[in-house]
Amino acid sequence: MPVAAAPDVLAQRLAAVVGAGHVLADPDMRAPFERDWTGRFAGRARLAVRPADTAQVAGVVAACAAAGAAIVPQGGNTGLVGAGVPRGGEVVLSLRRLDHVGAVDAGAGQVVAGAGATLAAVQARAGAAGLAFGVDFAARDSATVGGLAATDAGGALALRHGTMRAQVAGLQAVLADGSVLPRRAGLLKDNAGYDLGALLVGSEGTLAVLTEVALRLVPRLPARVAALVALPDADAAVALLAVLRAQVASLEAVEFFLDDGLQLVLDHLGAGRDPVPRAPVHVLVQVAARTDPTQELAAALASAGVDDRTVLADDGAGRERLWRLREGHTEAINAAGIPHKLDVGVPVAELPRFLAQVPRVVARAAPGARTILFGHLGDGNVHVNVLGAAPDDPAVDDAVLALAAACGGTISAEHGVGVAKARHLGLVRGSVDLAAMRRVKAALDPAGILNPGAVL
Ligand code: 2HG
Ligand code: ZN
Repeated sequence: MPVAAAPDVLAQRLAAVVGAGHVLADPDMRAPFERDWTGRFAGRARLAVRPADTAQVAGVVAACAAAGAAIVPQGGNTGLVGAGVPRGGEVVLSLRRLDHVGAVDAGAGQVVAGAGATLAAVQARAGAAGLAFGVDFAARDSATVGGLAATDAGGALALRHGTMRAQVAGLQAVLADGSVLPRRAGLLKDNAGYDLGALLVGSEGTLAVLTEVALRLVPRLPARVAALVALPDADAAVALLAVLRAQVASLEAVEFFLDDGLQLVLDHLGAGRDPVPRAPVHVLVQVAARTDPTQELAAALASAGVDDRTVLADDGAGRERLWRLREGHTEAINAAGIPHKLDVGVPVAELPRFLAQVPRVVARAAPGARTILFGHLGDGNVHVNVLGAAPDDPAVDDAVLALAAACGGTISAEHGVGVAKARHLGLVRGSVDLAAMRRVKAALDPAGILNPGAVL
């Protein structure tokens, strides 16, 4: 006679908090929460739980704490370092239902959004109020505010507005014992004690579960021009960046990709694309202002002596066409295989050396593998994507991250450390840093139930 499976007491407790329909135990129902977008990170979840509000999140965390069950918080599941999917046996706490976006406070220039609100929803709400949000990237329709804050997301506008950290005016979070850390009023000047909310930005779900964020907004700039500049090498790209910084007050983004990446994107998009000039290095510049910034940009490009094949786009469709070539890299790469994704940052002056050496160190670590380099030139942020190396082969990651560290850079610029780079943290953080981080973790999550294995 078959033995009946023991009822999962934790599942019953969680059902009492969120309703039985929002505790997913069935393998098919759990599956979308168990695998990351790239397919590189996956693990079995004990359960996936979908609370509706902060009180329910608190109830879920308290129940898990009482049961000693580990939790992996998850937003839009667009992360690239394995921090939002289970490693094996954790409860996935999905914040997606906390998707409210409040009314814009025009005087303060802020809006409050639930952790599960998408970046696109925040952008739309800001735009409707005549304002804008200072963060943007390709996964805008799926990535959520909680994940943006938890990873201190960057994106293409960081050059102008800073990373997510600079947009967070305050946040609400549930601590590891289920207590709720209230959101401060969002005052620009408020130095009453430690800023615990600020500590949680970039903590990748290891110190608390973020439930609501007050976001700073920026003026909406209606006139926007993009330029795609073809250049002979990375030195020329860095020289162009220096001219742009000095001469273009309306500068909003300076991105780059290389010609083999461009080819991959064009192949992926299919035939019928308009031709663009080909060169070893492509720099995508965007400027934005109240009045037409074309002259300012054109004058700077002329003084930098760029070649006359530069493509300018001042309408939405034209800009979108150029950005597709840059933002299309992630999708085109994923369509070609499961990549190793290494999001590193190096001082801008070191970029040419770094870009020249990466393919060599990858070729040594994984002969035959293919290296695709692109990213945020202005931030020294390079997305090293490697195709053709076994997903769990550590050699490529070791080699690339060691090179970034040797160039005086960081192993994580905007995607976070996650599980993918946890064992590399020591490359860029010394013993004093690491010991302090461990003490913070132990103080806020003594039982170690929040996103174990990520970051530290
Ligand atoms: C981007 O800048 C994203 O497009 C994704 O950060 C980078 O796919 C990547 O490696
Ligand atoms: Zn990026």
